[in-house]
Amino acid sequence: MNIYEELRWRGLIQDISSEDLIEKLNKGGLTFYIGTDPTADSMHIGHYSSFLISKRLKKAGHHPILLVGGATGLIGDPKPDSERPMISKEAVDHNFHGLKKQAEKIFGFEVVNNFDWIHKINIIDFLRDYGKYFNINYMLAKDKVKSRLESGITYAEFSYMILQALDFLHLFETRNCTLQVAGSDQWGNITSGIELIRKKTGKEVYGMVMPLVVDSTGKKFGKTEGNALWLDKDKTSSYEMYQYLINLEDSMIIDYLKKLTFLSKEKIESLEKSNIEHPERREAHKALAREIITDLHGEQEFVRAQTISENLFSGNVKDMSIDDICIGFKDVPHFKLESGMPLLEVLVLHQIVSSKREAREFIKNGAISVNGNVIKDEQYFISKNIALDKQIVIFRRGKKKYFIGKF
Ligand code: 383
Repeated sequence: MNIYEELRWRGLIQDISSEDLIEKLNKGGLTFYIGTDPTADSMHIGHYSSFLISKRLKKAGHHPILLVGGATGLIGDPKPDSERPMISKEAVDHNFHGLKKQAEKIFGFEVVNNFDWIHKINIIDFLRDYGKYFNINYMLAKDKVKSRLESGITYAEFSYMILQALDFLHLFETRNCTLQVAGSDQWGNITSGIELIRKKTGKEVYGMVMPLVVDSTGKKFGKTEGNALWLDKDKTSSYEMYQYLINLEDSMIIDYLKKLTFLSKEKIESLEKSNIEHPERREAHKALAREIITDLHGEQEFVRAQTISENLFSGNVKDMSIDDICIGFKDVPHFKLESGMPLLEVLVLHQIVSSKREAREFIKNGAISVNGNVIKDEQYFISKNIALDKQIVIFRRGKKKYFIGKF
């Protein structure tokens, strides 16, 4: 398979600006770029899924440039529904440095900042050198602008596409960058750049966009209860990432393996077979989690995430480090243990059970464990002495319900 066929097979091509691009992609040697705005200090998995295309193209012999939009981040790419809140210059600067470091670490490519060239342009030159090439009717017809005509759009956001277009022109003129890649929401901005370059230089450059990765209901991949899965492991631990990936719907898993990993066609087809014949083994899910977490944070973090998951599942919390306990139990109910107290009372006070009678029953049946030990003694006393690291006590009711008490 050549690179174009591979990208097609993976479902990574939604649109290309010209059929001529196919041959160029297969030949290698193009300089291309992908951009992101510093709206937060970390990228999330939605960025990762589209930025991965830069690694694939690099492997196929092309030269990547990653652009972090220190200038465009100050303006805001119009969202289809509403105006973005203005982010302070300090915040954009802080986010820029976070993203640059992260992008260099994960992708290992050169990062450029469009602030470096955009801040030098004065308003008169902006209007003469770029504004003059943009017909308002053309701009109004772009999807993102069109969808905002009812609710309203400011002049600042309306101008955004000109900035992204002039970036493409700048990178074309200074670096011979002839291709911009992105997720499909960027199609309008990319084609604006292609048009600008054609009008100003008479040269043909290219755009390629991939579909946004979604779940079976069309919801964006990587969103959990309104939260994004961040690529910074201090914001989203490898364990949380692992849990998200391992619990993805069976029906989508092969699509994710194609789009989010570098596993070969043969390997993915064999995982597809396993997913059909032995769905309970979750081999495809495990492979997805292994590939993504290893690529982002390294093999060790993957093993860690897997071990935390296994320990929590089996109830074997005795051997876990305090750090791993904090990560693994982040989302379970926490309460404060004031002083030593009989287990029975702790269970009732912190609503691990609904009554003393129920507490006795659970204890008798061996359904309560403390720090990984089943407790069958009604008189058992919870004190600082038994706390892990002198502060944490892990309560487990039945197989799955965990609670954390902290001294
Ligand atoms: C700015 C200046 C350029 C080229 C691109 C940009 C950023 C672009 C944008 N991108 C998104 C972002 O920043 O807004 N205007 O969050 C997302 N991207 C990538 C991908 C995606 C897009 O960073 O589809 C998802 O991740 O293109 O929404 O000269």
